[in-house]
Amino acid sequence: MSLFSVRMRSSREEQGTPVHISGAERIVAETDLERVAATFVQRAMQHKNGTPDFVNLSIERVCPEEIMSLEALPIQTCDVEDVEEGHRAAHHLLCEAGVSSESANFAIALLKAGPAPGGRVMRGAVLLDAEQPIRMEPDPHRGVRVSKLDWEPSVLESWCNGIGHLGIARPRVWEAIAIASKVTAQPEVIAELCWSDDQSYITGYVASQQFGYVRVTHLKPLGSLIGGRVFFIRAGTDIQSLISRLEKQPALVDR
Ligand code: PML
Repeated sequence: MSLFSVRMRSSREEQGTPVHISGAERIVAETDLERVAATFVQRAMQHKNGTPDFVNLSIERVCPEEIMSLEALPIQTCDVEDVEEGHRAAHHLLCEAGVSSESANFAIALLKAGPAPGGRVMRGAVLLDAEQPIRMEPDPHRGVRVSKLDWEPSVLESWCNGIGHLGIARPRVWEAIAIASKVTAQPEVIAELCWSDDQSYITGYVASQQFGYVRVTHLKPLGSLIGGRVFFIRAGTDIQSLISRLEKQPALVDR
């Protein structure tokens, strides 16, 4: 059976700069291609942040033998009262997972200020040395974009059924779990810190193989448009090889 990676991203031109509006991706059988592509176009055109100027839809054949099998990270929630408590909780989780206090603090400050030059949001992630707060991604405007991943439909269905009572079985959460599962399955990555750049979404997470996907309910103030992802990597990592796997190797959450 032929499988295809389908990806969509949409943007709008603002003061001469393309601003990201939405994105989505799936790995699907040939028979599902048209339906999924149509859903993505609809998702791009009906986004709450407005109509895009530009929609990029790409379809690429995936070789089934190359697909990395991923286990969904277990999920838990750390309830906090406010941003300060959230940052303390994230710092604690990162340090327990093996990140130095300096790198954890640096990452939190970076996501607070906006990780791209000029305090802007990056589409991709920061790669941060887990011991010393040194950024390792080659392009700080672009970052590293984790891509070519999806859930195996029956696994997603049982995951949704299993956590249905928590009220968080929604695309934002399962897409983030797929990313975190792919990222932390790389032996070079110790942990990930993320919070959204969506001004209405304040829950973020710390992910690691040690603790799984830990949602922290308050990591930024409501109304803030600043967020992003930081991957904490081991010293001596072959950066190009890691980026190539994160961006190009197809991966399916199938367990
Ligand atoms: C959650 O589990 O609720 C946190 C999801 C964060 C997703 C980040 C994003 O949407 O950009």
